[in-house]
Amino acid sequence: MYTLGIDSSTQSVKALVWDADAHKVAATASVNFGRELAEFGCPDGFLPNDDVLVRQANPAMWLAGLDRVLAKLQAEFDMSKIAAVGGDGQQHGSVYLNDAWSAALGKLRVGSSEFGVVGEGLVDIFAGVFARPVAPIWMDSSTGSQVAALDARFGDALRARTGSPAIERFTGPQIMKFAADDPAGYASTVRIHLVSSFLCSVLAGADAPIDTGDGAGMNLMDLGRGAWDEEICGFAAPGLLEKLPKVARPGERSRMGLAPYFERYGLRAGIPVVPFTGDNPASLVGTGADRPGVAVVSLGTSDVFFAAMDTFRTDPAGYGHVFGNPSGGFMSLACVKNGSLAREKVRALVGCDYAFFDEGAFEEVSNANSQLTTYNSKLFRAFPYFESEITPVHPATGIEAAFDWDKASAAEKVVSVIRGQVLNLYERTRWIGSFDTIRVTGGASRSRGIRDTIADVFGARVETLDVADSAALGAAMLAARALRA
Ligand code: XUL
Repeated sequence: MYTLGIDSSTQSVKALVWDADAHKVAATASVNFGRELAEFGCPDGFLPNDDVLVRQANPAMWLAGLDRVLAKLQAEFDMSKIAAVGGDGQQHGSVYLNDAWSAALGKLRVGSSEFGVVGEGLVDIFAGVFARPVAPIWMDSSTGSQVAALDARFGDALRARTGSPAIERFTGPQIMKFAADDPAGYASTVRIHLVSSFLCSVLAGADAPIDTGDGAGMNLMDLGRGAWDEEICGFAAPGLLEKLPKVARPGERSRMGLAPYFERYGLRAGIPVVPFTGDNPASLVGTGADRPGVAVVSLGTSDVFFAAMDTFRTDPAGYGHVFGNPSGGFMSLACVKNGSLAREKVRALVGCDYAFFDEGAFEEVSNANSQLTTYNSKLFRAFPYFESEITPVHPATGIEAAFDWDKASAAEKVVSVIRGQVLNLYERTRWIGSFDTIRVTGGASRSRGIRDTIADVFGARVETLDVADSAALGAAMLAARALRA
Protein backbone atom coordinates (compact mmCIF):
# COMPACT_ATOMS: atom_id res chain seq x y z
CA MET A 1 0.00 0.00 0.00
CA TYR A 2 1.33 3.41 -1.01
CA THR A 3 0.31 6.74 0.50
CA LEU A 4 1.24 10.29 -0.40
CA GLY A 5 2.40 12.96 2.08
CA ILE A 6 2.57 16.60 0.99
CA ASP A 7 4.52 19.07 3.14
CA SER A 8 4.02 22.75 2.28
CA SER A 9 6.70 24.46 4.33
CA THR A 10 8.10 27.98 4.34
CA GLN A 11 10.57 27.73 1.48
CA SER A 12 9.41 24.70 -0.48
CA VAL A 13 6.74 22.08 -1.00
CA LYS A 14 7.68 18.42 -0.86
CA ALA A 15 5.80 15.28 -1.84
CA LEU A 16 6.73 11.85 -0.58
CA VAL A 17 5.33 8.41 -1.42
CA TRP A 18 5.44 5.98 1.49
CA ASP A 19 5.41 2.22 0.94
CA ALA A 20 3.51 1.34 4.11
CA ASP A 21 4.07 -2.43 3.69
CA ALA A 22 7.83 -2.28 3.11
CA HIS A 23 8.22 0.70 5.48
CA LYS A 24 10.26 2.68 3.02
CA VAL A 25 10.09 5.81 0.94
CA ALA A 26 9.21 4.97 -2.67
CA ALA A 27 9.57 8.39 -4.31
CA THR A 28 10.01 12.07 -3.49
CA ALA A 29 9.77 15.40 -5.30
CA SER A 30 10.14 18.99 -4.17
CA VAL A 31 9.70 22.51 -5.47
CA ASN A 32 11.57 25.47 -4.03
CA PHE A 33 9.36 28.57 -4.03
CA GLY A 34 12.14 31.12 -4.40
CA ARG A 35 14.02 29.37 -7.20
CA GLU A 36 11.31 27.52 -9.12
CA LEU A 37 8.34 29.83 -8.65
CA ALA A 38 10.25 33.12 -8.72
CA GLU A 39 7.31 34.86 -10.44
CA PHE A 40 5.51 34.98 -7.07
CA GLY A 41 8.21 37.25 -5.66
CA CYS A 42 8.94 35.26 -2.49
CA PRO A 43 12.69 34.49 -2.62
CA ASP A 44 12.72 33.02 0.91
CA GLY A 45 9.09 31.94 0.92
CA PHE A 46 7.67 35.35 1.85
CA LEU A 47 7.19 38.74 0.19
CA PRO A 48 10.05 41.10 1.02
CA ASN A 49 8.75 43.87 3.30
CA ASP A 50 10.53 46.94 4.64
CA ASP A 51 8.82 46.39 7.97
CA VAL A 52 10.80 43.56 9.55
CA LEU A 53 7.78 42.65 11.66
CA VAL A 54 5.60 41.95 8.60
CA ARG A 55 6.01 38.58 6.94
CA GLN A 56 3.42 37.57 4.37
CA ALA A 57 3.32 35.20 1.42
CA ASN A 58 1.31 35.06 -1.78
CA PRO A 59 -1.13 32.17 -1.21
CA ALA A 60 -1.40 31.52 -4.97
CA MET A 61 2.25 30.42 -4.81
CA TRP A 62 1.23 27.47 -2.62
CA LEU A 63 -1.32 26.42 -5.27
CA ALA A 64 1.29 26.65 -8.03
CA GLY A 65 3.64 24.64 -5.82
CA LEU A 66 1.07 21.89 -5.39
CA ASP A 67 0.53 21.56 -9.15
CA ARG A 68 4.27 21.64 -9.80
CA VAL A 69 5.26 19.11 -7.16
CA LEU A 70 2.62 16.60 -8.27
CA ALA A 71 3.75 16.93 -11.89
CA LYS A 72 7.34 16.26 -10.76
CA LEU A 73 6.29 13.28 -8.67
CA GLN A 74 4.33 11.82 -11.59
CA ALA A 75 7.59 11.65 -13.55
CA GLU A 76 9.03 9.45 -10.77
CA PHE A 77 6.16 7.21 -9.71
CA ASP A 78 3.04 5.45 -10.97
CA MET A 79 0.54 7.67 -9.18
CA SER A 80 -2.38 5.26 -9.73
CA LYS A 81 -0.85 3.08 -6.98
CA ILE A 82 -1.41 5.75 -4.31
CA ALA A 83 -4.25 4.77 -1.96
CA ALA A 84 -4.60 7.85 0.27
CA VAL A 85 -3.28 11.38 0.64
CA GLY A 86 -2.16 13.21 3.80
CA GLY A 87 -0.27 16.42 4.30
CA ASP A 88 0.86 19.28 6.45
CA GLY A 89 1.71 22.94 6.23
CA GLN A 90 3.90 25.52 7.91
CA GLN A 91 1.99 26.41 11.05
CA HIS A 92 -0.02 29.54 11.91
CA GLY A 93 -0.22 31.01 8.35
CA SER A 94 -3.74 31.94 7.30
CA VAL A 95 -5.63 32.25 4.01
CA TYR A 96 -8.71 34.52 3.68
CA LEU A 97 -11.31 33.40 1.13
CA ASN A 98 -14.36 35.15 -0.29
CA ASP A 99 -17.63 33.82 -1.65
CA ALA A 100 -15.98 32.67 -4.91
CA TRP A 101 -14.08 30.00 -2.94
CA SER A 102 -16.84 27.39 -2.89
CA ALA A 103 -17.49 27.61 -6.62
CA ALA A 104 -13.77 27.27 -7.36
CA LEU A 105 -13.61 24.16 -5.16
CA GLY A 106 -16.60 22.83 -7.09
CA LYS A 107 -14.68 23.16 -10.35
CA LEU A 108 -12.14 20.64 -9.04
CA ARG A 109 -14.89 18.10 -8.56
CA VAL A 110 -15.74 18.13 -12.26
CA GLY A 111 -14.15 15.12 -14.00
CA SER A 112 -10.82 15.78 -15.65
CA SER A 113 -12.20 14.60 -19.00
CA GLU A 114 -14.50 17.63 -19.02
CA PHE A 115 -11.56 19.88 -18.19
CA GLY A 116 -9.27 18.28 -20.70
CA VAL A 117 -5.98 16.97 -19.37
CA VAL A 118 -4.17 20.19 -20.10
CA GLY A 119 -6.84 22.41 -18.55
CA GLU A 120 -6.41 25.36 -16.28
CA GLY A 121 -4.04 25.01 -13.36
CA LEU A 122 -4.95 25.70 -9.73
CA VAL A 123 -3.73 29.31 -9.84
CA ASP A 124 -6.22 30.10 -12.63
CA ILE A 125 -9.07 28.17 -11.05
CA PHE A 126 -8.62 29.99 -7.74
CA ALA A 127 -8.00 33.46 -9.22
CA GLY A 128 -10.36 35.89 -7.50
CA VAL A 129 -11.04 33.76 -4.38
CA PHE A 130 -8.75 35.63 -2.00
CA ALA A 131 -10.47 38.16 0.24
CA ARG A 132 -6.95 39.17 1.24
CA PRO A 133 -4.25 38.96 -1.44
CA VAL A 134 -1.59 38.05 1.11
CA ALA A 135 -1.34 35.37 3.77
CA PRO A 136 0.47 36.28 7.00
CA ILE A 137 2.88 33.48 7.91
CA TRP A 138 4.49 32.25 11.13
CA MET A 139 7.40 34.69 10.76
CA ASP A 140 5.10 37.69 11.19
CA SER A 141 5.42 39.59 14.48
CA SER A 142 3.30 42.64 13.65
CA THR A 143 0.38 41.89 15.99
CA GLY A 144 1.73 43.33 19.25
CA SER A 145 -1.41 45.32 20.08
CA GLN A 146 -3.71 42.34 19.41
CA VAL A 147 -1.56 40.18 21.70
CA ALA A 148 -1.83 42.86 24.39
CA ALA A 149 -5.63 42.97 23.96
CA LEU A 150 -5.92 39.18 24.32
CA ASP A 151 -3.65 39.25 27.36
CA ALA A 152 -5.67 42.03 28.97
CA ARG A 153 -8.95 40.21 28.37
CA PHE A 154 -8.01 36.59 29.15
CA GLY A 155 -4.69 36.67 31.05
CA ASP A 156 -3.48 33.22 32.14
CA ALA A 157 -6.77 31.61 31.11
CA LEU A 158 -5.67 31.86 27.49
CA ARG A 159 -2.68 29.61 28.16
CA ALA A 160 -4.72 27.19 30.23
CA ARG A 161 -7.42 26.90 27.56
CA THR A 162 -5.49 27.12 24.27
CA GLY A 163 -2.10 25.74 25.38
CA SER A 164 -0.23 29.00 24.67
CA PRO A 165 -0.21 32.60 25.84
CA ALA A 166 -1.15 35.18 23.20
CA ILE A 167 1.58 35.01 20.53
CA GLU A 168 2.19 37.42 17.64
CA ARG A 169 2.50 34.79 14.90
CA PHE A 170 -0.55 32.80 16.04
CA THR A 171 -3.55 32.99 13.74
CA GLY A 172 -6.03 34.53 16.23
CA PRO A 173 -4.05 37.78 16.67
CA GLN A 174 -3.42 37.81 12.90
CA ILE A 175 -7.16 37.58 12.21
CA MET A 176 -7.84 40.32 14.79
CA LYS A 177 -5.36 42.61 13.03
CA PHE A 178 -6.88 41.97 9.60
CA ALA A 179 -10.41 42.58 10.92
CA ALA A 180 -9.27 45.88 12.49
CA ASP A 181 -7.08 47.12 9.60
CA ASP A 182 -9.39 46.09 6.74
CA PRO A 183 -12.97 45.69 7.99
CA ALA A 184 -14.33 45.47 4.42
CA GLY A 185 -11.82 42.74 3.49
CA TYR A 186 -12.69 40.87 6.67
CA ALA A 187 -16.43 41.24 6.01
CA SER A 188 -15.98 39.75 2.53
CA THR A 189 -14.14 36.77 4.03
CA VAL A 190 -16.41 33.74 4.24
CA ARG A 191 -13.75 31.22 5.19
CA ILE A 192 -10.38 31.39 6.95
CA HIS A 193 -8.06 28.45 6.50
CA LEU A 194 -4.63 27.58 7.78
CA VAL A 195 -2.03 26.73 5.12
CA SER A 196 -2.63 23.06 5.96
CA SER A 197 -6.43 23.06 5.75
CA PHE A 198 -6.35 25.33 2.68
CA LEU A 199 -4.30 22.83 0.67
CA CYS A 200 -6.26 19.90 2.05
CA SER A 201 -9.48 21.60 0.88
CA VAL A 202 -8.02 22.01 -2.59
CA LEU A 203 -7.12 18.31 -2.77
CA ALA A 204 -10.58 17.30 -1.55
CA GLY A 205 -12.46 19.91 -3.60
CA ALA A 206 -14.36 20.79 -0.40
CA ASP A 207 -13.74 22.70 2.83
CA ALA A 208 -11.42 20.59 4.98
CA PRO A 209 -11.33 20.72 8.79
CA ILE A 210 -8.45 22.06 10.89
CA ASP A 211 -6.86 19.40 13.09
CA THR A 212 -5.96 19.94 16.75
CA GLY A 213 -2.22 19.76 15.93
CA ASP A 214 -2.28 22.83 13.71
CA GLY A 215 -5.40 24.43 15.19
CA ALA A 216 -3.73 24.78 18.60
CA GLY A 217 -1.41 27.32 16.97
CA MET A 218 -4.21 29.85 16.61
CA ASN A 219 -4.92 30.97 20.22
CA LEU A 220 -8.57 30.16 19.41
CA MET A 221 -9.01 26.49 20.26
CA ASP A 222 -10.06 24.96 23.54
CA LEU A 223 -7.46 22.23 23.44
CA GLY A 224 -8.97 20.17 26.25
CA ARG A 225 -12.27 19.85 24.36
CA GLY A 226 -10.75 19.84 20.86
CA ALA A 227 -13.23 22.54 19.76
CA TRP A 228 -13.23 26.26 19.00
CA ASP A 229 -13.39 28.39 22.14
CA GLU A 230 -16.55 30.41 21.51
CA GLU A 231 -15.67 33.12 24.00
CA ILE A 232 -12.19 33.77 22.58
CA CYS A 233 -13.42 33.62 18.97
CA GLY A 234 -16.24 36.03 19.86
CA PHE A 235 -13.74 38.46 21.37
CA ALA A 236 -11.27 38.16 18.48
CA ALA A 237 -13.41 39.29 15.55
CA PRO A 238 -17.08 39.60 14.62
CA GLY A 239 -18.62 36.42 13.20
CA LEU A 240 -15.31 34.57 13.39
CA LEU A 241 -16.80 31.24 14.44
CA GLU A 242 -18.81 31.02 11.20
CA LYS A 243 -15.70 31.73 9.13
CA LEU A 244 -13.66 28.91 10.66
CA PRO A 245 -13.88 25.36 9.31
CA LYS A 246 -14.74 22.41 11.56
CA VAL A 247 -12.19 20.96 13.99
CA ALA A 248 -10.89 17.42 13.37
CA ARG A 249 -9.76 15.46 16.44
CA PRO A 250 -6.91 12.92 16.20
CA GLY A 251 -7.89 9.72 14.44
CA GLU A 252 -11.31 11.07 13.46
CA ARG A 253 -12.61 9.35 10.32
CA SER A 254 -12.36 11.52 7.24
CA ARG A 255 -15.00 11.34 4.53
CA MET A 256 -13.03 13.45 2.11
CA GLY A 257 -12.02 11.99 -1.25
CA LEU A 258 -9.51 13.27 -3.79
CA ALA A 259 -11.06 15.70 -6.29
CA PRO A 260 -11.14 14.51 -9.94
CA TYR A 261 -8.97 17.50 -10.92
CA PHE A 262 -5.95 15.53 -9.67
CA GLU A 263 -6.53 12.72 -12.19
CA ARG A 264 -4.34 14.81 -14.48
CA TYR A 265 -1.39 13.65 -12.36
CA GLY A 266 -2.40 10.00 -12.66
CA LEU A 267 -3.95 9.92 -9.17
CA ARG A 268 -7.24 8.10 -8.66
CA ALA A 269 -10.17 10.39 -7.88
CA GLY A 270 -12.00 9.55 -4.66
CA ILE A 271 -9.08 8.03 -2.71
CA PRO A 272 -9.22 9.19 0.93
CA VAL A 273 -7.75 12.57 1.79
CA VAL A 274 -7.05 12.81 5.53
CA PRO A 275 -7.10 16.15 7.37
CA PHE A 276 -3.76 17.90 7.10
CA THR A 277 -1.83 18.96 10.20
CA GLY A 278 1.01 21.39 11.03
CA ASP A 279 4.54 20.66 9.88
CA ASN A 280 5.75 20.10 13.45
CA PRO A 281 2.97 17.70 14.51
CA ALA A 282 3.53 15.81 11.22
CA SER A 283 7.24 15.68 11.94
CA LEU A 284 6.52 14.33 15.43
CA VAL A 285 4.90 11.34 13.73
CA GLY A 286 7.54 11.06 10.98
CA THR A 287 10.38 10.95 13.51
CA GLY A 288 8.60 8.27 15.55
CA ALA A 289 8.47 10.62 18.55
CA ASP A 290 4.69 10.63 18.89
CA ARG A 291 4.99 8.56 22.09
CA PRO A 292 6.57 10.26 25.14
CA GLY A 293 10.28 9.63 25.76
CA VAL A 294 12.12 11.06 22.79
CA ALA A 295 12.50 14.72 21.86
CA VAL A 296 13.03 16.13 18.39
CA VAL A 297 15.08 19.09 17.23
CA SER A 298 13.97 20.18 13.78
CA LEU A 299 16.49 22.46 12.09
CA GLY A 300 14.65 24.18 9.26
CA THR A 301 13.73 27.77 8.45
CA SER A 302 12.74 27.79 12.13
CA ASP A 303 14.59 25.76 14.77
CA VAL A 304 12.02 23.82 16.75
CA PHE A 305 12.19 21.56 19.79
CA PHE A 306 9.22 19.29 20.42
CA ALA A 307 8.14 16.13 22.18
CA ALA A 308 4.98 14.14 22.90
CA MET A 309 3.55 14.94 26.34
CA ASP A 310 2.03 12.56 28.82
CA THR A 311 0.15 15.33 30.63
CA PHE A 312 -1.07 18.77 29.59
CA ARG A 313 1.53 21.20 30.98
CA THR A 314 2.26 24.74 29.76
CA ASP A 315 5.46 26.79 29.77
CA PRO A 316 5.55 29.03 32.87
CA ALA A 317 7.90 31.43 31.04
CA GLY A 318 5.38 31.77 28.21
CA TYR A 319 7.64 30.88 25.26
CA GLY A 320 6.58 27.29 24.66
CA HIS A 321 3.32 25.85 23.41
CA VAL A 322 1.10 22.83 23.68
CA PHE A 323 -0.40 21.48 20.46
CA GLY A 324 -2.51 18.42 19.71
CA ASN A 325 -0.50 15.29 18.94
CA PRO A 326 -1.93 13.71 15.75
CA SER A 327 -1.51 10.31 17.41
CA GLY A 328 -3.65 11.42 20.37
CA GLY A 329 -2.91 13.56 23.44
CA PHE A 330 -0.59 16.53 23.27
CA MET A 331 2.86 17.71 22.23
CA SER A 332 5.06 20.48 23.59
CA LEU A 333 6.91 22.85 21.30
CA ALA A 334 9.30 25.78 21.33
CA CYS A 335 10.12 27.64 18.12
CA VAL A 336 13.08 29.91 17.38
CA LYS A 337 12.67 32.09 14.32
CA ASN A 338 16.33 32.61 13.45
CA GLY A 339 17.12 29.11 12.21
CA SER A 340 18.47 28.15 8.79
CA LEU A 341 18.04 31.50 7.04
CA ALA A 342 20.11 33.08 9.83
CA ARG A 343 22.75 30.33 9.58
CA GLU A 344 22.91 30.95 5.84
CA LYS A 345 23.49 34.67 6.48
CA VAL A 346 26.28 33.88 8.95
CA ARG A 347 27.89 31.55 6.40
CA ALA A 348 27.74 34.32 3.77
CA LEU A 349 29.08 36.86 6.28
CA VAL A 350 32.01 34.64 7.20
CA GLY A 351 32.49 33.78 3.52
CA CYS A 352 32.99 30.04 3.95
CA ASP A 353 31.68 26.89 2.23
CA TYR A 354 29.35 24.28 3.73
CA ALA A 355 32.20 21.89 4.53
CA PHE A 356 33.76 24.53 6.77
CA PHE A 357 30.44 25.67 8.23
CA ASP A 358 29.24 22.14 9.01
CA GLU A 359 32.52 20.58 10.14
CA GLY A 360 35.83 22.33 9.47
CA ALA A 361 35.13 25.26 11.77
CA PHE A 362 34.37 22.90 14.67
CA GLU A 363 37.60 20.96 14.15
CA GLU A 364 39.62 24.15 13.95
CA VAL A 365 38.17 25.53 17.19
CA SER A 366 38.63 22.32 19.16
CA ASN A 367 42.19 21.79 17.83
CA ALA A 368 43.47 25.32 18.02
CA ASN A 369 43.63 27.34 21.16
CA SER A 370 40.63 29.56 20.60
CA GLN A 371 41.27 33.27 21.23
CA LEU A 372 38.24 32.99 23.48
CA THR A 373 40.47 30.92 25.77
CA THR A 374 38.16 28.04 26.31
CA TYR A 375 35.51 26.47 24.12
CA ASN A 376 33.37 25.77 27.14
CA SER A 377 33.41 29.35 28.31
CA LYS A 378 29.98 30.88 28.80
CA LEU A 379 31.26 33.77 26.74
CA PHE A 380 31.66 31.59 23.71
CA ARG A 381 28.23 32.25 22.30
CA ALA A 382 26.63 34.57 19.79
CA PHE A 383 23.11 34.82 18.43
CA PRO A 384 22.08 35.80 14.90
CA TYR A 385 19.09 38.13 15.38
CA PHE A 386 18.47 38.66 11.67
CA GLU A 387 14.68 38.29 12.03
CA SER A 388 12.91 39.79 15.03
CA GLU A 389 13.15 36.88 17.46
CA ILE A 390 10.28 35.30 19.38
CA THR A 391 12.19 32.89 21.66
CA PRO A 392 13.39 35.03 23.40
CA VAL A 393 11.59 38.17 22.26
CA HIS A 394 14.32 40.37 20.72
CA PRO A 395 14.39 42.88 17.85
CA ALA A 396 16.25 42.22 14.59
CA THR A 397 19.61 43.71 15.54
CA GLY A 398 21.96 41.31 13.72
CA ILE A 399 24.69 39.31 15.45
CA GLU A 400 24.93 39.79 19.20
CA ALA A 401 28.03 38.19 20.65
CA ALA A 402 29.15 37.78 24.25
CA PHE A 403 32.70 38.64 23.11
CA ASP A 404 34.49 40.88 20.61
CA TRP A 405 32.99 39.55 17.36
CA ASP A 406 35.30 41.56 15.10
CA LYS A 407 38.39 39.99 16.62
CA ALA A 408 37.10 36.41 16.26
CA SER A 409 38.36 34.06 13.55
CA ALA A 410 36.01 32.65 10.90
CA ALA A 411 35.89 29.32 12.76
CA GLU A 412 35.11 31.01 16.08
CA LYS A 413 32.30 32.98 14.48
CA VAL A 414 30.67 29.86 13.06
CA VAL A 415 31.04 27.76 16.21
CA SER A 416 29.92 30.49 18.59
CA VAL A 417 26.74 31.12 16.57
CA ILE A 418 25.84 27.43 16.51
CA ARG A 419 26.59 27.21 20.22
CA GLY A 420 24.45 30.29 20.85
CA GLN A 421 21.53 28.81 18.91
CA VAL A 422 21.74 25.43 20.65
CA LEU A 423 22.22 26.91 24.13
CA ASN A 424 19.18 29.14 23.57
CA LEU A 425 17.09 26.13 22.53
CA TYR A 426 18.29 24.25 25.60
CA GLU A 427 17.51 27.07 28.00
CA ARG A 428 14.03 27.67 26.59
CA THR A 429 12.95 24.03 26.68
CA ARG A 430 13.85 23.08 30.26
CA TRP A 431 10.13 23.18 31.13
CA ILE A 432 9.53 20.28 28.75
CA GLY A 433 11.90 17.95 30.58
CA SER A 434 15.20 16.10 30.06
CA PHE A 435 15.70 13.53 27.35
CA ASP A 436 18.36 10.84 26.88
CA THR A 437 17.75 10.77 23.16
CA ILE A 438 17.19 13.61 20.72
CA ARG A 439 16.27 12.95 17.10
CA VAL A 440 17.43 15.66 14.75
CA THR A 441 15.72 16.40 11.47
CA GLY A 442 15.56 19.19 8.88
CA GLY A 443 18.16 20.44 6.40
CA ALA A 444 20.79 21.57 8.93
CA SER A 445 20.80 18.16 10.66
CA ARG A 446 23.32 17.16 7.98
CA SER A 447 25.92 19.23 9.87
CA ARG A 448 28.12 17.17 12.16
CA GLY A 449 29.14 20.30 14.03
CA ILE A 450 25.52 21.11 14.87
CA ARG A 451 24.73 17.52 15.86
CA ASP A 452 27.77 17.34 18.15
CA THR A 453 26.88 20.69 19.72
CA ILE A 454 23.34 19.44 20.45
CA ALA A 455 24.73 16.25 22.03
CA ASP A 456 27.14 18.30 24.11
CA VAL A 457 24.71 20.99 25.30
CA PHE A 458 21.73 18.69 25.95
CA GLY A 459 23.88 15.84 27.31
CA ALA A 460 21.89 13.46 25.11
CA ARG A 461 22.48 10.84 22.43
CA VAL A 462 21.70 12.40 19.06
CA GLU A 463 20.06 10.30 16.37
CA THR A 464 19.63 11.24 12.75
CA LEU A 465 16.94 9.82 10.52
CA ASP A 466 17.21 8.12 7.16
CA VAL A 467 14.41 10.24 5.76
CA ALA A 468 15.30 13.91 5.46
CA ASP A 469 11.72 15.16 5.23
CA SER A 470 10.14 13.89 8.41
CA ALA A 471 7.07 16.12 8.02
CA ALA A 472 6.04 14.73 4.61
CA LEU A 473 6.83 11.25 5.92
CA GLY A 474 4.64 11.76 9.01
CA ALA A 475 1.82 13.04 6.80
CA ALA A 476 2.05 9.96 4.56
CA MET A 477 2.12 7.72 7.65
CA LEU A 478 -1.02 9.39 9.01
CA ALA A 479 -2.72 8.70 5.66
CA ALA A 480 -1.68 5.02 5.89
CA ARG A 481 -2.97 4.85 9.46
CA ALA A 482 -6.35 6.24 8.40
CA LEU A 483 -6.67 3.51 5.77
CA ARG A 484 -5.97 0.80 8.33
CA ALA A 485 -8.31 2.21 10.97
C1 XUL B 1 5.98 26.58 14.99
C2 XUL B 1 6.39 27.56 13.94
C3 XUL B 1 7.24 27.11 12.82
C4 XUL B 1 6.41 26.87 11.56
C5 XUL B 1 7.25 26.76 10.31
O1 XUL B 1 5.24 27.14 16.00
O2 XUL B 1 6.00 28.69 13.97
O3 XUL B 1 7.98 25.99 13.13
O4 XUL B 1 5.59 25.75 11.73
O5 XUL B 1 7.95 25.63 10.20
